[in-house]
Amino acid sequence: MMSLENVHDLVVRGKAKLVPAAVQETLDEGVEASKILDTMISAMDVVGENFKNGTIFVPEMLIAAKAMKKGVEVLKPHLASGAAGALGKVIIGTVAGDLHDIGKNLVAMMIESAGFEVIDLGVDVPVEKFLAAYEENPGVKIVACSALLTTTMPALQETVTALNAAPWRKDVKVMVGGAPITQEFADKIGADAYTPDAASAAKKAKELVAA
Ligand code: B1M
Repeated sequence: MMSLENVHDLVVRGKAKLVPAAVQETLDEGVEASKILDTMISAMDVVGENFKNGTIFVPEMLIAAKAMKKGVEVLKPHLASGAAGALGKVIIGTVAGDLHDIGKNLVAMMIESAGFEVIDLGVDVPVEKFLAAYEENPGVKIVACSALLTTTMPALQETVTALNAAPWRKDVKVMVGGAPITQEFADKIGADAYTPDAASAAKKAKELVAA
Protein backbone atom coordinates (compact mmCIF):
# COMPACT_ATOMS: atom_id res chain seq x y z
CA MET A 1 0.00 0.00 0.00
CA MET A 2 1.25 3.50 -0.75
CA SER A 3 2.30 5.20 2.48
CA LEU A 4 -0.18 8.07 2.04
CA GLU A 5 -3.00 5.54 1.68
CA ASN A 6 -1.62 3.76 4.72
CA VAL A 7 -1.85 6.96 6.79
CA HIS A 8 -5.45 7.40 5.63
CA ASP A 9 -6.34 3.82 6.50
CA LEU A 10 -4.66 3.92 9.93
CA VAL A 11 -6.45 7.14 10.90
CA VAL A 12 -9.82 5.77 9.79
CA ARG A 13 -9.16 2.64 11.87
CA GLY A 14 -7.92 4.72 14.83
CA LYS A 15 -4.50 3.09 15.05
CA ALA A 16 -2.90 5.80 17.21
CA LYS A 17 0.25 3.79 17.89
CA LEU A 18 0.96 3.16 14.21
CA VAL A 19 0.09 6.56 12.75
CA PRO A 20 3.27 8.45 13.82
CA ALA A 21 5.61 5.99 12.08
CA ALA A 22 3.41 5.94 8.97
CA VAL A 23 3.43 9.75 8.83
CA GLN A 24 7.21 9.81 9.29
CA GLU A 25 7.66 7.24 6.52
CA THR A 26 5.52 9.35 4.18
CA LEU A 27 7.54 12.47 5.03
CA ASP A 28 10.75 10.53 4.40
CA GLU A 29 9.46 9.66 0.95
CA GLY A 30 9.34 13.39 0.25
CA VAL A 31 5.56 13.89 0.41
CA GLU A 32 4.64 17.45 1.46
CA ALA A 33 3.45 17.82 5.08
CA SER A 34 0.37 19.74 3.91
CA LYS A 35 -0.60 16.84 1.66
CA ILE A 36 -0.32 14.41 4.56
CA LEU A 37 -2.49 16.74 6.65
CA ASP A 38 -5.13 16.87 3.89
CA THR A 39 -5.08 13.07 3.79
CA MET A 40 -5.75 12.87 7.52
CA ILE A 41 -8.55 15.45 7.26
CA SER A 42 -10.18 13.37 4.51
CA ALA A 43 -9.77 10.30 6.73
CA MET A 44 -11.80 12.14 9.39
CA ASP A 45 -14.47 12.80 6.77
CA VAL A 46 -14.70 9.03 6.23
CA VAL A 47 -14.93 8.56 10.00
CA GLY A 48 -17.73 11.16 10.11
CA GLU A 49 -19.59 9.41 7.28
CA ASN A 50 -19.21 6.02 9.02
CA PHE A 51 -20.65 7.59 12.17
CA LYS A 52 -23.54 9.11 10.24
CA ASN A 53 -24.27 5.76 8.60
CA GLY A 54 -24.26 4.01 11.95
CA THR A 55 -21.33 1.71 11.17
CA ILE A 56 -19.26 3.25 13.98
CA PHE A 57 -20.15 5.02 17.23
CA VAL A 58 -18.77 7.85 19.40
CA PRO A 59 -15.92 5.79 20.93
CA GLU A 60 -14.54 4.92 17.48
CA MET A 61 -14.79 8.58 16.46
CA LEU A 62 -12.82 9.50 19.56
CA ILE A 63 -10.16 6.87 18.86
CA ALA A 64 -9.78 8.09 15.28
CA ALA A 65 -9.39 11.65 16.60
CA LYS A 66 -6.59 10.46 18.90
CA ALA A 67 -4.88 8.77 15.98
CA MET A 68 -5.05 11.95 13.92
CA LYS A 69 -3.64 14.01 16.80
CA LYS A 70 -0.64 11.67 17.00
CA GLY A 71 -0.06 12.20 13.30
CA VAL A 72 -0.33 15.98 13.60
CA GLU A 73 2.36 15.92 16.33
CA VAL A 74 4.79 14.42 13.82
CA LEU A 75 3.78 16.93 11.16
CA LYS A 76 3.87 20.00 13.39
CA PRO A 77 7.56 20.91 12.93
CA HIS A 78 7.09 20.58 9.17
CA LEU A 79 3.99 22.75 9.03
CA ALA A 80 4.91 25.46 11.49
CA SER A 81 7.67 27.93 10.71
CA GLY A 82 8.23 28.63 14.39
CA ALA A 83 8.36 32.45 14.19
CA ALA A 84 8.17 34.17 17.59
CA GLY A 85 4.98 35.91 18.73
CA ALA A 86 5.89 39.28 17.24
CA LEU A 87 2.50 40.00 15.66
CA GLY A 88 0.66 40.04 19.00
CA LYS A 89 -1.65 37.70 20.86
CA VAL A 90 -4.55 35.64 19.57
CA ILE A 91 -7.14 34.05 21.86
CA ILE A 92 -8.65 30.89 20.44
CA GLY A 93 -11.25 28.41 21.65
CA THR A 94 -14.08 26.10 20.68
CA VAL A 95 -17.40 27.54 21.84
CA ALA A 96 -19.58 26.34 24.73
CA GLY A 97 -21.11 22.89 24.32
CA ASP A 98 -18.67 21.83 21.61
CA LEU A 99 -15.89 19.32 22.33
CA HIS A 100 -14.27 19.12 18.88
CA ASP A 101 -10.71 20.38 18.93
CA ILE A 102 -8.67 19.04 16.02
CA GLY A 103 -9.67 21.82 13.63
CA LYS A 104 -9.24 24.47 16.33
CA ASN A 105 -5.79 23.06 17.19
CA LEU A 106 -4.76 23.22 13.53
CA VAL A 107 -5.89 26.82 13.29
CA ALA A 108 -3.96 27.61 16.51
CA MET A 109 -0.85 25.92 15.13
CA MET A 110 -0.95 27.79 11.80
CA ILE A 111 -1.67 31.14 13.48
CA GLU A 112 1.23 30.57 15.85
CA SER A 113 3.55 29.75 13.01
CA ALA A 114 2.43 32.92 11.22
CA GLY A 115 4.05 34.87 14.09
CA PHE A 116 1.41 35.26 16.79
CA GLU A 117 1.39 34.19 20.42
CA VAL A 118 -1.63 31.92 20.86
CA ILE A 119 -3.66 31.70 24.06
CA ASP A 120 -5.64 28.48 23.64
CA LEU A 121 -8.69 28.29 25.91
CA GLY A 122 -9.49 24.73 24.80
CA VAL A 123 -12.96 23.36 24.12
CA ASP A 124 -16.41 24.05 25.56
CA VAL A 125 -15.41 27.64 26.30
CA PRO A 126 -18.17 29.75 27.89
CA VAL A 127 -18.67 33.33 26.68
CA GLU A 128 -17.39 34.72 30.00
CA LYS A 129 -14.10 32.90 29.59
CA PHE A 130 -13.46 34.52 26.19
CA LEU A 131 -14.20 37.93 27.70
CA ALA A 132 -12.05 37.33 30.80
CA ALA A 133 -9.14 36.06 28.69
CA TYR A 134 -9.13 39.31 26.71
CA GLU A 135 -9.18 41.38 29.87
CA GLU A 136 -6.42 39.33 31.52
CA ASN A 137 -4.04 39.43 28.56
CA PRO A 138 -2.81 42.80 27.36
CA GLY A 139 -1.90 42.85 23.68
CA VAL A 140 -4.62 40.59 22.30
CA LYS A 141 -5.26 41.51 18.67
CA ILE A 142 -7.65 38.74 17.64
CA VAL A 143 -10.26 36.51 19.24
CA ALA A 144 -10.81 33.34 17.18
CA CYS A 145 -13.78 31.07 17.80
CA SER A 146 -14.50 27.62 16.39
CA ALA A 147 -17.85 25.84 16.19
CA LEU A 148 -17.93 22.36 14.68
CA LEU A 149 -21.55 21.40 15.20
CA THR A 150 -24.71 22.90 13.74
CA THR A 151 -26.07 22.70 17.30
CA THR A 152 -23.31 24.98 18.64
CA MET A 153 -23.77 27.68 15.99
CA PRO A 154 -26.07 29.54 18.45
CA ALA A 155 -23.26 29.43 21.06
CA LEU A 156 -20.94 30.98 18.48
CA GLN A 157 -23.52 33.67 17.86
CA GLU A 158 -23.83 34.36 21.60
CA THR A 159 -20.05 34.56 21.94
CA VAL A 160 -19.67 37.03 19.09
CA THR A 161 -22.62 39.09 20.32
CA ALA A 162 -20.97 39.37 23.76
CA LEU A 163 -17.62 40.31 22.20
CA ASN A 164 -19.39 42.92 20.06
CA ALA A 165 -20.87 44.47 23.19
CA ALA A 166 -17.51 44.72 25.00
CA PRO A 167 -16.17 48.26 25.52
CA TRP A 168 -12.85 47.23 23.93
CA ARG A 169 -14.43 45.72 20.79
CA LYS A 170 -12.85 48.29 18.47
CA ASP A 171 -9.37 47.18 19.61
CA VAL A 172 -9.81 43.56 18.59
CA LYS A 173 -10.73 41.53 15.51
CA VAL A 174 -13.10 38.59 15.78
CA MET A 175 -12.54 35.57 13.55
CA VAL A 176 -14.88 32.59 13.26
CA GLY A 177 -14.78 29.21 11.54
CA GLY A 178 -15.62 25.53 11.64
CA ALA A 179 -17.32 23.08 9.31
CA PRO A 180 -20.93 24.37 9.58
CA ILE A 181 -19.95 28.07 9.50
CA THR A 182 -20.32 30.15 6.35
CA GLN A 183 -19.39 33.69 5.33
CA GLU A 184 -23.09 34.52 5.41
CA PHE A 185 -23.44 33.31 9.01
CA ALA A 186 -20.28 35.16 10.04
CA ASP A 187 -21.68 38.38 8.54
CA LYS A 188 -25.04 37.82 10.20
CA ILE A 189 -23.55 37.46 13.68
CA GLY A 190 -21.16 40.39 13.23
CA ALA A 191 -17.76 38.70 13.10
CA ASP A 192 -14.92 40.48 11.30
CA ALA A 193 -13.75 37.45 9.36
CA TYR A 194 -14.62 33.92 8.34
CA THR A 195 -12.16 31.48 6.80
CA PRO A 196 -12.80 27.89 5.73
CA ASP A 197 -9.55 26.26 6.85
CA ALA A 198 -6.47 26.63 9.05
CA ALA A 199 -4.09 27.94 6.39
CA SER A 200 -6.49 30.68 5.27
CA ALA A 201 -7.18 31.55 8.92
CA ALA A 202 -3.48 32.25 9.50
CA LYS A 203 -3.27 34.34 6.32
CA LYS A 204 -6.38 36.30 7.31
CA ALA A 205 -5.04 36.88 10.85
CA LYS A 206 -1.95 38.53 9.39
CA GLU A 207 -4.06 40.70 7.07
CA LEU A 208 -6.31 41.78 9.95
CA VAL A 209 -3.45 43.05 12.11
CA ALA A 210 -1.77 44.74 9.16
CA ALA A 211 -4.95 46.64 8.24
CO1 B1M B 1 -18.26 14.66 16.25
N1 B1M B 1 -19.50 15.27 14.84
N2 B1M B 1 -19.68 14.59 17.46
N3 B1M B 1 -16.91 13.94 17.40
N4 B1M B 1 -17.07 14.49 14.70
C1 B1M B 1 -18.85 15.64 13.50
C2 B1M B 1 -18.48 17.13 13.48
C3 B1M B 1 -20.03 15.26 12.49
C4 B1M B 1 -20.00 16.09 11.20
C5 B1M B 1 -19.99 13.75 12.19
C6 B1M B 1 -21.13 13.31 11.28
O1 B1M B 1 -22.20 13.06 11.76
N5 B1M B 1 -20.90 13.21 10.00
C7 B1M B 1 -21.29 15.51 13.39
C8 B1M B 1 -21.87 16.94 13.36
C9 B1M B 1 -23.17 17.04 12.62
C10 B1M B 1 -23.75 18.41 12.76
O2 B1M B 1 -23.13 19.39 13.05
N6 B1M B 1 -25.01 18.48 12.56
C11 B1M B 1 -20.77 15.16 14.77
C12 B1M B 1 -21.58 14.80 15.88
C13 B1M B 1 -23.06 14.63 15.59
C14 B1M B 1 -21.05 14.60 17.18
C15 B1M B 1 -21.83 14.25 18.47
C16 B1M B 1 -23.14 15.06 18.66
C17 B1M B 1 -22.09 12.74 18.45
C18 B1M B 1 -22.93 12.22 19.59
O3 B1M B 1 -22.55 12.32 20.72
N7 B1M B 1 -24.06 11.68 19.24
C19 B1M B 1 -20.79 14.55 19.57
C20 B1M B 1 -20.89 15.99 20.09
C21 B1M B 1 -19.96 16.24 21.24
C22 B1M B 1 -19.84 17.72 21.55
O4 B1M B 1 -19.05 18.41 20.97
N8 B1M B 1 -20.66 18.20 22.47
C23 B1M B 1 -19.52 14.36 18.81
C24 B1M B 1 -18.33 13.94 19.41
C25 B1M B 1 -17.15 13.73 18.75
C26 B1M B 1 -15.90 13.17 19.44
C27 B1M B 1 -15.67 13.80 20.84
C28 B1M B 1 -16.07 11.68 19.60
C29 B1M B 1 -14.79 13.46 18.36
C30 B1M B 1 -13.99 14.78 18.62
C31 B1M B 1 -12.70 14.55 19.32
C32 B1M B 1 -11.81 15.77 19.27
O5 B1M B 1 -12.00 16.70 18.51
N9 B1M B 1 -10.84 15.76 20.15
C33 B1M B 1 -15.62 13.67 17.10
C34 B1M B 1 -15.07 13.64 15.80
C35 B1M B 1 -13.65 13.17 15.67
C36 B1M B 1 -15.82 14.05 14.65
C37 B1M B 1 -15.39 14.01 13.16
C38 B1M B 1 -15.39 12.56 12.71
C39 B1M B 1 -14.05 14.64 12.87
C40 B1M B 1 -13.88 16.07 13.36
C41 B1M B 1 -12.52 16.56 12.98
O6 B1M B 1 -11.62 16.60 13.79
N10 B1M B 1 -12.33 16.87 11.68
C42 B1M B 1 -16.52 14.89 12.49
C43 B1M B 1 -16.75 14.56 11.02
C44 B1M B 1 -15.92 15.46 10.12
O7 B1M B 1 -15.41 16.46 10.48
N11 B1M B 1 -15.83 15.13 8.91
C45 B1M B 1 -17.58 14.90 13.52
C46 B1M B 1 -11.05 17.26 11.12
C47 B1M B 1 -10.81 18.76 11.36
C48 B1M B 1 -9.44 19.14 10.80
O8 B1M B 1 -11.82 19.44 10.66
O9 B1M B 1 -12.86 20.41 12.73
O10 B1M B 1 -13.87 20.87 10.46
P1 B1M B 1 -12.66 20.65 11.30
O11 B1M B 1 -11.68 21.90 11.16
C49 B1M B 1 -11.39 22.46 9.89
C50 B1M B 1 -12.31 23.60 9.47
O12 B1M B 1 -13.61 23.49 9.99
C51 B1M B 1 -11.57 24.85 9.85
O13 B1M B 1 -10.19 24.48 9.82
C52 B1M B 1 -10.02 23.08 9.98
C53 B1M B 1 -9.17 22.50 8.85
O14 B1M B 1 -8.22 23.26 8.35
N12 B1M B 1 -11.79 25.48 11.15
C54 B1M B 1 -11.64 26.84 11.28
C55 B1M B 1 -12.08 24.97 12.36
N13 B1M B 1 -12.13 25.94 13.26
C56 B1M B 1 -11.86 27.09 12.64
C57 B1M B 1 -11.76 28.40 13.13
C58 B1M B 1 -11.44 29.43 12.22
C59 B1M B 1 -11.25 29.15 10.87
C60 B1M B 1 -11.34 27.86 10.38
O15 B1M B 1 -11.32 30.72 12.59
C61 B1M B 1 -11.39 31.05 13.94
